[in-house]
Amino acid sequence: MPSIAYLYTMPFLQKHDSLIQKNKGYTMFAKEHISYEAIGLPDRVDYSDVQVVAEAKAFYKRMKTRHTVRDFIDRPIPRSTIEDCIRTAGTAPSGANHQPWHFVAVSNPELKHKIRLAAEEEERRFYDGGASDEWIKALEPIGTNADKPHLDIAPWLILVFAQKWGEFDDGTRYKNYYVPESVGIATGFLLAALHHAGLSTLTHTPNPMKFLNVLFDRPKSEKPTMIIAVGHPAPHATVPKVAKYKKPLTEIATIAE
Ligand code: IYR
Repeated sequence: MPSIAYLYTMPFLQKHDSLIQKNKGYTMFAKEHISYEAIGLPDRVDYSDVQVVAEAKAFYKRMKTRHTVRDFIDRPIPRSTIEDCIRTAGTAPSGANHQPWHFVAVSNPELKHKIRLAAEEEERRFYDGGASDEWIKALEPIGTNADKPHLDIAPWLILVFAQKWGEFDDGTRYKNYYVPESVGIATGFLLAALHHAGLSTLTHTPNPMKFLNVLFDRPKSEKPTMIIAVGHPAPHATVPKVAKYKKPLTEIATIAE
């Protein structure tokens, strides 16, 4: 369901006061009420060519220090920091700008523990026969298993939900576009923001994750895609050696000049 918060992000809609009142603000996707309106490019960056080259290098240098971490300490992280990182995720581009995502940030220890228990149950099913031999073999160098203590220990868990469709207040649906792509981009922004803040993350994907809809009362239009554990790494934290291998540019890119 589009939230009131969504409405605030769409100030042009507030022009249609009568419509908003009529339908509690959920008419924003009725095409007849939305027209194209251009504004001058805001926040223009005006780097010199030299600066562009330097900034690209600096960001690469920063991002390549990101590692998925499996061992956290319980050092607290302010709620406002998590909110800022989610705000960054919310700036991502999306199909028709529908922003088909919802993030649930959990620091409550009982709720984190419930998530852990349910996730471990799914993971046991996965590791004890649900997954193909090929998949289990592929995970060997990563060193994962069904135990997920980080879901208790990390101070925050951010749950990412993809809105398969939108719902007006009266329950009628509207279509969302490029949902996996949009949510993937937003999740990438989120991971980059958390890393930029000096925090470590673990992207975790028990399957299925329907239990998250139940625990957090999310509508069935929303599919949980990921649990991101967020925290500071434990002093003894390690990463799998293979994780340091990233494909070279020649392998991931073709340049056609
Ligand atoms: N969801 C499981 C299995 C898993 C799958 C992949 I692909 C990974 O890169 C890592 C783990 C788990 O989180 O343990």
